[in-house]
Amino acid sequence: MTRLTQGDIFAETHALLAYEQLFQWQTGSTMLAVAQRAMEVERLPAACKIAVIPVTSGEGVIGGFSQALVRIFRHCNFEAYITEKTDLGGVLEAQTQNADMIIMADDDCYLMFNVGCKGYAENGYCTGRVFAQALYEGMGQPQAPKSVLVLGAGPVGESAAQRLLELGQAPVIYDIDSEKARLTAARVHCPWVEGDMAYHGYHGVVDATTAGGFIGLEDLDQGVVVSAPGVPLGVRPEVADAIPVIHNTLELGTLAMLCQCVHMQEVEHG
Ligand code: 2YJ
Repeated sequence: MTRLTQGDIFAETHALLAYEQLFQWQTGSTMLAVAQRAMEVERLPAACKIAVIPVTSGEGVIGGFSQALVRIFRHCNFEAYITEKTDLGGVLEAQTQNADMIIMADDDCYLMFNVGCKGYAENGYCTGRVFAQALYEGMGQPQAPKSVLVLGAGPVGESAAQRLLELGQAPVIYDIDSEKARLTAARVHCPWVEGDMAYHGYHGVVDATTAGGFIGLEDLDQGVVVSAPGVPLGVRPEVADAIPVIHNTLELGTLAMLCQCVHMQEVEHG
């Protein structure tokens, strides 16, 4: 998993608003609506207090990370704030202030907890699912199965392939480590490919890798849509000028985590 840097994060509200517009142009929906459908959440709570807790372990706090999370939640009209204390002190603070949800990330793990339901959402799973949903909607919600190449057989790629199958699409998994691709494809029950990578013949590509700039415009067919949770971006910059490339480092995955935490509440309270 790539550790985000300050440069990967939208530093200002206007950048987030501009990105939301691009996303809506690419998919026809808001990020929150796509996240709701990905996690199968029909109704969102009228009020929900979210505590963002900075984590200092490992390589420490990333400048702007907690602030970006608050911005994402507020953008969707949820109450969100950063705890004064970091780490476990922040958890205690959130509990005493009756937060409904808490969210925190270290270098390997990014989790959101629904305090009342004792449930949690994990970023990798939610990210794969929501980027698959965004791709499906960006492709115009095809009724007949379209073949989609899923690059990367880690947790994000696995969850994306799973969601694509649920949406009636035809994912094919590739990983530089063929054995990993084979095992993931066996769990998901879909095909996998090995050897020199060829991107032609696919209607969609999910880039769930941690490699950057390895796909050029000449590699892709016309009309293809790319959905890219991977950091850094696998497609070269000129690709995004020519075809839809759905890519953000935090927004969609974080909103899907929130929706999964809300979903637990729906299941518990009916
Ligand atoms: O609290 C902080 O500021 C830091 N401890 C945040 C660490 C952020 N974690 C990462 O970048 C991980 N690699 C997970 C990010 C997943 C995003 N898809």
